[in-house]
Amino acid sequence: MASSGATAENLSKLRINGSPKGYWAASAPNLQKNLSILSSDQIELAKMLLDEGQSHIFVHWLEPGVDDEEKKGFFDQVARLNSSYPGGLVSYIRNARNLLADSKAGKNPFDGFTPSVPSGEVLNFGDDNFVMFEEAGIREARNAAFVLVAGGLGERLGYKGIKLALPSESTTGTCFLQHYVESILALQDASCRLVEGQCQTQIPLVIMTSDDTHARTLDLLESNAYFGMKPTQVKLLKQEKVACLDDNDARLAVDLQYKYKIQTKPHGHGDVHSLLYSSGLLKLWHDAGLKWVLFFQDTNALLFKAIPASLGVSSTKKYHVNSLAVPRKAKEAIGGITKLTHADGRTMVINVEYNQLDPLLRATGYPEGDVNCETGFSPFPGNINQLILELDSYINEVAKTRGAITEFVNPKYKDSSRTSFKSSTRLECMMQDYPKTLPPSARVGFTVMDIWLAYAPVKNNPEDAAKVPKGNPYHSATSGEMAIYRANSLIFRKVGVQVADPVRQVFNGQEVEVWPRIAWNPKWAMTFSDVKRKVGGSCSISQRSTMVVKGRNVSFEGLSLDGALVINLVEDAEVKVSGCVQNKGWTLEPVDYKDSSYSEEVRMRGFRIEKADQSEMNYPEPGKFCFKS
Ligand code: UGB
Repeated sequence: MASSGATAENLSKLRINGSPKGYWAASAPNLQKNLSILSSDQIELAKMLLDEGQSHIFVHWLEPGVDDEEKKGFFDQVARLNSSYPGGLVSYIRNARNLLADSKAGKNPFDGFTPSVPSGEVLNFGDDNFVMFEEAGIREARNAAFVLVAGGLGERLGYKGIKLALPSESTTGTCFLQHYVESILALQDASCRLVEGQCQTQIPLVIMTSDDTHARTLDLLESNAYFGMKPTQVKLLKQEKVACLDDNDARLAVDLQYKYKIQTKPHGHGDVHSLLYSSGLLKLWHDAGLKWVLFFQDTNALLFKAIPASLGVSSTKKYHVNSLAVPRKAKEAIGGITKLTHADGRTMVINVEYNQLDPLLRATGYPEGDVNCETGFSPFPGNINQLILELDSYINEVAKTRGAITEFVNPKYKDSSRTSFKSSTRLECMMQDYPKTLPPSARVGFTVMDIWLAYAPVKNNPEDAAKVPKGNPYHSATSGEMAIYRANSLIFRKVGVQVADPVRQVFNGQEVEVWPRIAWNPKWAMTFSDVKRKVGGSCSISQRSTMVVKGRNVSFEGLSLDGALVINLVEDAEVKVSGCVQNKGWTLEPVDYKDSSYSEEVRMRGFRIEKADQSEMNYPEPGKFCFKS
């Protein structure tokens, strides 16, 4: 920002500014008495604020005892708010006024649209179709970039750290970020192996952070050597918060304690599109020949089991937009993918957020609203907010919109007159609303996967999770971890392993299925075919067993496991495991989430692992080995 000071020209510009009398009289003089401390850019910002009806901000500017630096600091914040929003603060304030007027009038954003159930690609894990899509996806992976949205505070979860640092499961303690990075590296490796000759591909990973998560995300990466990725492969883009609004005139909300600051709140994960656009990364990726951008969220450890097949669907069906979905329980807090047909003939396939689906259905001829159908699920597939966008069409679209996403506002009104708010509000946007501005020619599809395979986020704290209606998913640290063991057990069953049935146990008031604790790192297997190739003979695993595989080249031939087995091997080692492993194993011991003698990570899942006994195989040197007990 230039700091030329208040020129005579600028001062006169401010004076001749045609502002309505009332606020001019109340505030502009206050501001004018401060002009000498402001740069010309700051004066322009002040003028813009006055023009946009924000004079209330300056009413206290003549109060005694305030440092000039605080006033300059105020304009630093305004400059940030101005530059981080497509079209600047003027656009933000005007958009807010329009959206607040619509909200006051009770206007339905889906007015004129009739919902219906869309058709998409429904996959069944392990069948020929699934395997064909997985192979196609692995081939395409080297042409992809991954974008992780991780700016959310996770208020529902209430964890003191960032969600990416949470262990996804307790047998290895692998945190979500490590699991994601290792999955991308495994995809990179698997995809490169399909290319003849040298393949230098490094799949890029972008992480969208916010002030709430940025420093801790960077620290997590740096203190763990980027979990094996090249530091240049990872880019952090920080989203800024947006200004809060006090009333229907979109007057910016001044901080209640400190008057030289505007209140701000997160704008939502939709910011990711404008950040990617303004960072220039999309063009770089395009020039490097990339074809796909995959967006994903911070705490779904199952996701990468669904990625290869869904990317295969995108490339085979030539989808511009492919949303990953799972069967959805009515009223579950995930959006429903819906076909909307307007009275004028327009149609779109879009996520309708969970709080809007029920009223939309009731208003359009479905008096029962959001209910399950005869399948026991909502007829609308559940959006798990993992999107695959085709880069060419994505670049074309964001060049038009600068990545701006259709916003919404959700003020909590004091009363039915809808004239004042209980607390300040702000505009929000969601990344899955990207298709809303696409032309009708865009190929927008979705891919439905089994829930057990694709979706088990960690979003709810133990108390809230325990209150989830029976039959609906808990979305807690407990259920997220149990889902990993269940998915791995079911995959093993699918390749012929005799995996014992789970038992039901209650942790933190949540009844969950406890399957054998089977965990492998992504380089061991990314696809169904990988598992099939590495597991043979007639293997069996008892319910009380734990199996941890850390390494690439491990195969099992007729293994019978009843206890705990941990296998560690270096990259160039290869081991075949067979025979019978039996020991006391590892047990899950319940822990109350209020018991402060345990770490927060243990308390929030409601159990700890007691390692009574185990068979551990370590292969620190390259070579071929056989293990038979
Ligand atoms: N996030 C950001 O990066 N920045 C923000 O400003 C806000 C969030 P939530 P939400 O998977 O079950 C979404 O809060 O918004 C990141 C979909 O809208 O966990 O309630 C944040 O770090 C919904 O349709 O989810 O609901 C996290 O990684 C459904 O798919 C991600 O955005 C639902 O997720 C999601 O934030 C779901």
